[in-house]
Parts: sequence; structure tokens; C-alpha cells
Amino acid sequence: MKRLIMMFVTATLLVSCGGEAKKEEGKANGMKINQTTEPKEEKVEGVTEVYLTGNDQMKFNKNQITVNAGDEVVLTFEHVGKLPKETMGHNFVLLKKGTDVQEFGQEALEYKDNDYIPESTDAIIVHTKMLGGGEKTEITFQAPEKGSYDYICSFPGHVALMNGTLTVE
Ligand SMILES: [Cu+2]
Repeated sequence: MKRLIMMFVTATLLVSCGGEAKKEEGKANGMKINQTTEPKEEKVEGVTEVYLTGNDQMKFNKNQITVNAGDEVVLTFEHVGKLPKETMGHNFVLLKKGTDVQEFGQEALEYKDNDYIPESTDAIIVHTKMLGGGEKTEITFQAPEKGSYDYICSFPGHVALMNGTLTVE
């Protein structure tokens, strides 16, 4: 039995190695074509950078974010206001499709000790930490499957104004 498992593991390794090698080859070819003499900063393929802010007026700078399915999303979230986390905290919480946003906001109220991230739910795809004025954070996540997803700030009372849609194309 042990031997069988080992054989299976070896086979899997071989298969995945083969796949990787091919992928690398493809990348290398692409690089050659695109290569220029001067090195410059290029947009990395498959990566979307998003800059989102929250302010003292309880507003996100974006209520619509569009990314490509499967992309790695690098989200920088900054609280560009001055008010402290205790009175004007902001976070970014991305919710699974079909989540009732208002209901989620209600539930979050009970989780002050966890920065208003409910531990009782599996509705969260990803979230940042709660920020106060002048703070900044970054998260990286894989774009979910195509569709529309709500994102909110889960600080008490903020969901009404601080919400938006992440569209995955
Ligand atoms: Cu907020």
C-alpha cells in the first residue's frame, strides 16, 4: 500500500513538473519577443493593481473595480483621512455572491473585538485589517470566478455609504 502511494506521488510529481516546464518555456518565448534593449518597469501579466482609499467623509474613492478572472489582485488600501480607527475606522471586505450586505453589516456590529469582522460567517472572500486615518495596508488575492461581488467597509454604520462592486470579467 505504501509503495502504491509512493508510485502515485512520483507520477503526480512527474506530471506537474512536465506542466511547469512547458509553462516556463512559453513564458521564455514570450519574453524574447517582448524584450527591449532598455530595461523598464512593465505591467506584470495576470496582475491587477488596485488603489482604494477611504476618507473622513465615509467614502471609498471607488465604487466600481474591474479585474480579470484568475488575476492576482494587489489591493492597496489607504485611509486618507485623519480621524482615528475608533471613530472612523475603514476596512475592505469582499463578500461572496448573494450575501445580503445589510444583514452582514448588522452581524459585523457584534464583533467589535475582532475589528468588526464576523467570525460567524463564511461570506467573506477576503478582507483587509481595519485602518485609522493615515494608515495603509496591502492585500493580495486571486480574483474569484466571473461575476459581481459586493465590497464594503464593515465599521458600524459605514456599509450604507461605503460599498461598491467588484466586477470580475
Ligand atoms: Cu469605514
